[in-house]
Amino acid sequence: MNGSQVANSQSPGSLASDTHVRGIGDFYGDGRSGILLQNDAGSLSVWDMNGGQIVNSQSAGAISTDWHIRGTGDFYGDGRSGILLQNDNGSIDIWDMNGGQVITNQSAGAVGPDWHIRGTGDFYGGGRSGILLQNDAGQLVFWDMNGGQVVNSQSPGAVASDWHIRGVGDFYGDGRDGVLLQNDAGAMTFWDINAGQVARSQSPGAIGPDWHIRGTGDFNGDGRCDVLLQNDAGALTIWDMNGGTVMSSQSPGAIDSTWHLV
Ligand SMILES: [Ca+2]
Repeated sequence: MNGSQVANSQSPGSLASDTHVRGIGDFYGDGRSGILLQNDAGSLSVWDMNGGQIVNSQSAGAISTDWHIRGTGDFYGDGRSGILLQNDNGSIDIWDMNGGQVITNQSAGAVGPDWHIRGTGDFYGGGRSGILLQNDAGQLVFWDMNGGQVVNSQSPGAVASDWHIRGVGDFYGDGRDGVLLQNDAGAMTFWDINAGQVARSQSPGAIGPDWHIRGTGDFNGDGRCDVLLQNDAGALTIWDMNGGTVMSSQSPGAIDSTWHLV
């Protein structure tokens, strides 16, 4: 993407129906995002991508059915994306990856069944990915990670049950990741997070019930994270964000219902 314009579209081919995209990340540390895949037998594959071309594909072994991929992130601060996994018993593991190779596997302990992993991001500005958790009472906690070690844990409190976490990204362009929330009435709020606390909060208002937040990313390359929206007719819109302010809104077009954003 170049802003909201589709500058190039390439296909690496088709996936088998039992293979699923589990995450996006720079697993090879080459400055490009790759793809983490898993098949129904639990086998993991890591693709190094260059645009739409698969330049390398490595197997990362298999995980048993009680383990689930919850996210990706640079938890070790080594410039490569790793993998965040959780067991049905609440145990959290952090894998440091080099392509498809698991370099280090560390346990970050376990959380109770009322706690849920909502996202990963650099909420402390230390150059490493941490973890955002929420419990059933709405309380949020930001873990600052150093590999599998929780080095700091801060809570900004709870959000009401009609508010939902829709994404994580550096919306304010300050080198730290924040949080995008939305309530059941469609209202959106962009939090700038500093060391687990809400440093700034801005709202661009609400979107209608036929519009849905599909993802976040810096689509125009200005250092601030933007938002990808889609309506029920398939139309896509990219909001160029500056904190909680929509600087511009452009549509790259529509995709039909047989295509899904991952
Ligand atoms: Ca941007």
